[in-house]
Amino acid sequence: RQAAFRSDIGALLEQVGTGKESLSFMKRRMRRLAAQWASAARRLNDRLRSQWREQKRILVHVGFLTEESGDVFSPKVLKGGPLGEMVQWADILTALHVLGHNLKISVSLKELQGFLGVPPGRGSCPLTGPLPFDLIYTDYHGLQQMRQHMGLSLRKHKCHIRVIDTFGTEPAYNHEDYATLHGYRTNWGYWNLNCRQYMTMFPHTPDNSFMGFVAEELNDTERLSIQRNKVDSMAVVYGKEASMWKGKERFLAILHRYMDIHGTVYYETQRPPEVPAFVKNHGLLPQQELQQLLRKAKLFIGFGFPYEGPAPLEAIANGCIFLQPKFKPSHSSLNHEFFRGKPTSRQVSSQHPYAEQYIGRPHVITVDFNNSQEFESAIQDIMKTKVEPYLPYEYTCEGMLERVHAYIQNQVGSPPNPFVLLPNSSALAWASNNISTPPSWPPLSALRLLASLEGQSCIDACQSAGLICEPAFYRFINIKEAFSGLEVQCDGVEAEINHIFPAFSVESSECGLQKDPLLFSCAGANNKYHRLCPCRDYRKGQVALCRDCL
Ligand code: U2F
Repeated sequence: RQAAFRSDIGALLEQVGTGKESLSFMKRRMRRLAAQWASAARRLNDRLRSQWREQKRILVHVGFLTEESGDVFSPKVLKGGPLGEMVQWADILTALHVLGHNLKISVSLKELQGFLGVPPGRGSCPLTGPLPFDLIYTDYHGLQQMRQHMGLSLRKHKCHIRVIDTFGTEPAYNHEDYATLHGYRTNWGYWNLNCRQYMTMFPHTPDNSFMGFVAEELNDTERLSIQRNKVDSMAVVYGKEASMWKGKERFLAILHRYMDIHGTVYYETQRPPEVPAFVKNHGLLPQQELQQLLRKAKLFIGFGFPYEGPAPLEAIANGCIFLQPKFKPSHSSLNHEFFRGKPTSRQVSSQHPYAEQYIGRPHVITVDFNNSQEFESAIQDIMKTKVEPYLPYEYTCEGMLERVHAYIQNQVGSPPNPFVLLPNSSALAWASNNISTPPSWPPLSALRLLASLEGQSCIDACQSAGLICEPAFYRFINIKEAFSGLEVQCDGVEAEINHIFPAFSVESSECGLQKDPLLFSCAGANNKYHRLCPCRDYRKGQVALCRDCL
């Protein structure tokens, strides 16, 4: 069946259900952005008119909201706890609904069992028969629950699963045996999925798929009124929980010399002691009211936590400049409690690396807050600088719909399914026989082969050439001809199980291919090796898609 775009979200709101503050938050967001989704759907529909879009049967099981996982987030919704995840799930549900798929939503174990056809009261009875869904979107909690309740059949149905994973999972951590042997084992990883089945909140490592969320878009009247009403001396602090303000008195005092400071910190009865008396604290605001506050403010300032949330994008979209601390050294799972146990080696260079790297000046200013002079002159500059509201295309409704549509229609299908990992030998045969067949997504025409510098990952190597690493292409470059193509001298070529490979060492003239396709990794880097990197182009403002990807 052909999927037809939906412009009405009434049925979706009914499906989401009631009884939890988190669900009410998500529904308020869906209602608020409904018109924006509908007009994005119209535009995308016009562009894709000639394309067949198959309607999929999709189950969305939000594991972290189930009572069985402890549901630690719902009670915090009105208390300044993490809302980023709720924002993202609300937008994923809306995107899938608007794209016209056949959607089922579960936020409890009972609902999950019902949808999967497991008889009630027979908790661990494995699913027999075919899976009644083409795709299942869940999270790490949900994946655990599905393993418990589907038993061994989970393995059979694994390629239908997509895991919403905020900070991402790298191949070395995902590969159970490898992670266990080489010290990459964490609480979350080791599911042996194809890493593109993990979907992240920001484009972190391209080993994963970038799912994202949306921010508010402005019409011309709103833009004009923002321009008129901006107050150059008004700052809003990023941090809805009092703990995020702890120890920041010095910065607040400097900032207060120049600007009026506003906050949206949750409190019960009294002003939290972490928030100085000169700050105008509005308390935690409904999303809509926060947007109004951001429309007036000139500066949105972060003090280092929370990491990588939606709020800075909302601020920039409403015409604020985002000032944030540079982290020296970078934060990572090796040196910071928050990232410890997360299945990624990513070096987080500032509070919001996406804002730093993908948006940058004049909208985003990243400085060393420990250097008071630098901090102060950044504030002075910001007060003088005029900026326009800005939202990267990939965070608009149309951008998200376009990306999710492309994943749904292309990340599955008849062989060669990108989630069927091919043994090395077949990749070899294909590549040497006829590189243009069988079809690949992204299309092979986008492939650019590069060698990284010594110690550099393919993420960085591709990025420095204005490209992006494309894990789907590793199978085409994991061949000895790739070394000769780059004029690399090899004293023989070995295949190894090592997430750095394919790679070569100039010093030892050693060249290595990857033996286990599950370990193809954009993120991997090692000081002794230059890596072979499969890069591709990307659309401006839509890094997930290559020029010919749609
Ligand atoms: C991130 O989660 P957070 O919830 O801390 O991220 P924020 O950027 O602070 O805000 C998320 C939403 O909260 C809304 C705001 C954002 O869309 O509009 N909000 C609000 O409704 N009222 C207010 O007064 C203030 C904000 C990240 F998203 C998570 O993935 C991480 O787990 C977490 C920790 O790093 O940070």
